[in-house]
Amino acid sequence: MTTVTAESTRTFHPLDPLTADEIGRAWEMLRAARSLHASSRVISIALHEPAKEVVIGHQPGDPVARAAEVVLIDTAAGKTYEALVSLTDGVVVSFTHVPGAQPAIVLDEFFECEAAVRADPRWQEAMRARGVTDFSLAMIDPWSAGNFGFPGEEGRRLVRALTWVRRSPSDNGYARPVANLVAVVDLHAMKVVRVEDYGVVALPPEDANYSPEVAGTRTDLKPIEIRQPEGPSFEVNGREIRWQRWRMRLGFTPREGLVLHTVTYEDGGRERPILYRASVADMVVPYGDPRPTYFHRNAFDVGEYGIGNLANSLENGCDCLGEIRYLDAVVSDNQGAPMTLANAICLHEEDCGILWKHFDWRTGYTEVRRSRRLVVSFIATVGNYEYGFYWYFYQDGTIQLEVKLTGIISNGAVREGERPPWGEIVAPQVYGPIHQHFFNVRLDMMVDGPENSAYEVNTVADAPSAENPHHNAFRAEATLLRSEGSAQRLIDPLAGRFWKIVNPSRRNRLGDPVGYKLLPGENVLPFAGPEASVTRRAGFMTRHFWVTRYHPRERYAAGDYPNQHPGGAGLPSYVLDDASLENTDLVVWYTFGAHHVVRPEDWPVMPATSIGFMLKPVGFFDRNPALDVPRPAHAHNGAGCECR
Ligand SMILES: [Cu+2]
Repeated sequence: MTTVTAESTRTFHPLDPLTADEIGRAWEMLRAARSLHASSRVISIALHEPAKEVVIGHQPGDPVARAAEVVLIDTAAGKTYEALVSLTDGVVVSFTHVPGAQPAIVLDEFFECEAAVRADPRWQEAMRARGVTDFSLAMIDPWSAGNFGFPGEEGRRLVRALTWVRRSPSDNGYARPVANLVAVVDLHAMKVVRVEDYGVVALPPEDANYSPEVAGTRTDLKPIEIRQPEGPSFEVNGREIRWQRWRMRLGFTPREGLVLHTVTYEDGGRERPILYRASVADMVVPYGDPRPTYFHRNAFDVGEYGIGNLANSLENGCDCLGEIRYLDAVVSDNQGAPMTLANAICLHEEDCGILWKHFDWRTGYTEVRRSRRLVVSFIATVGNYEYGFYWYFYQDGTIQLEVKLTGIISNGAVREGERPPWGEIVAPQVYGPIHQHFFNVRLDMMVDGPENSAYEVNTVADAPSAENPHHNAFRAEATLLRSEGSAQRLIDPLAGRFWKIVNPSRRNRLGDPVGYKLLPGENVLPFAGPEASVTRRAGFMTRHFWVTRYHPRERYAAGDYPNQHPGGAGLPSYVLDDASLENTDLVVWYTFGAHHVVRPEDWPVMPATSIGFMLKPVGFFDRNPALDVPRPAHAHNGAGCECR
């Protein structure tokens, strides 16, 4: 039996995220149908996205089947379950035990784990040995355990918890890492399995607070105001956004955070699709220090923690500046109740310098245009680190993803004068190990239609010949990536390498297939060896550009359950069948790595650093699509006179 509420009769788009009401109903139905009890911990409740054909064929007003995907653990039995609940039919469609799966570590576990470690006599003894007696000031972060094949670990839900200590309740605790101490915690039993103590090192001597009361405030900054007196140029209609020629829907999942759906650009009255779906499909942060309290630091922040669940509530004038519109995100708490993350997604416009210009120096005639971009963003805090994800849409058809990394570096304490070779000293007796942040973005491409092909484009120099007598010739050469086996590529900036996704059956006015290219930005390869646990578990980071044939179950770069997984899941397994990629439904997976040799300037809180990539039209349009952007109006003279 289902209760019909106002919520359940409203008109949905098939990609609308679950409402709070739907999340609550999904859990109630599941709990009742399966007699689930108090030992259940809800990991996530998210929209079950309908099949692509359903979404693409959807017309406003069509009936929409709503369903929820639930992941939960039974802590008493130590088992993980996946459920599919039909909200439309009021039935539990499936309920499946997933053997060996350890889903993401969730907030309740953060807090319960901290309490369990604090109460453990072995940990307390280790803390006393370091001169700490007020255990309430300890911060114990549940670092994912990884999978190193250690005896007794298989099948248990574990974390390797690390400790820091505040000097007072409002102190920045990350200033005082407790060196050489790891608490291995079983999260199902919520018991400390063992405490590993590799020897006492004194807590670092200095505070590292960054409030203005401590850091001071410079006084020479004049106000800046971003004013849009007539409001923003975008429209928000439910989860659909329209801005300039762009149109998209904004989803949000507990795992990936912001999801872009059905991104199109209107061209000559036609809605031309570019992306069916885009999201950050996983990330991993391998650290380079081999010692006992560092080697396991390999956080998969998406698959092991969930950047959606950890999204910030953003504040106007602080996180975003200008004429802002926000969308809330609704996730579930760990008891299955809906939890609203207010202002999780930020929408605003930015002036972005010059769009195009030419000054005719013979006649003095000038045309110049300002570039405006739409910014769609969210920020997640994962323990000590912040990740800001900014999708930009430009008037010339460019899409960009910029990830901003900030927050507090993962660190350790060292003895006075000690300088470990695997990192840098950032403050007296505070050490930051070298590490990398690898992000993988899943781009379900739909360039002017679902059937696409992928090419790698390298620029090569011609050999000297009768045709090239002055040795100056060079050309761009495109190579078709025929199958998944050949579509696992690395960047090559010295070859000007990029990749393009084209629609072979749609031609521009020059007779060429329309396309979009992926332009890599800064990037790097992992330094962890090929046999390292993290390399096996994050196979996606060993190649920058992957293409797979669309499969609805292939959603995450490191597989469905990377936490404690022994390795091989995700992209390396998706490409095993070497499926043909010609003129078919393609998914591009791009890996980009931020290489972080820490600096004293990253302390105590690190200035945002950024990394990302762009998607640019290549023959998608017949010419510069932004010629019709109006001349800028002088904002400062009030006369509205145009720049000439
Ligand atoms: Cu870093």
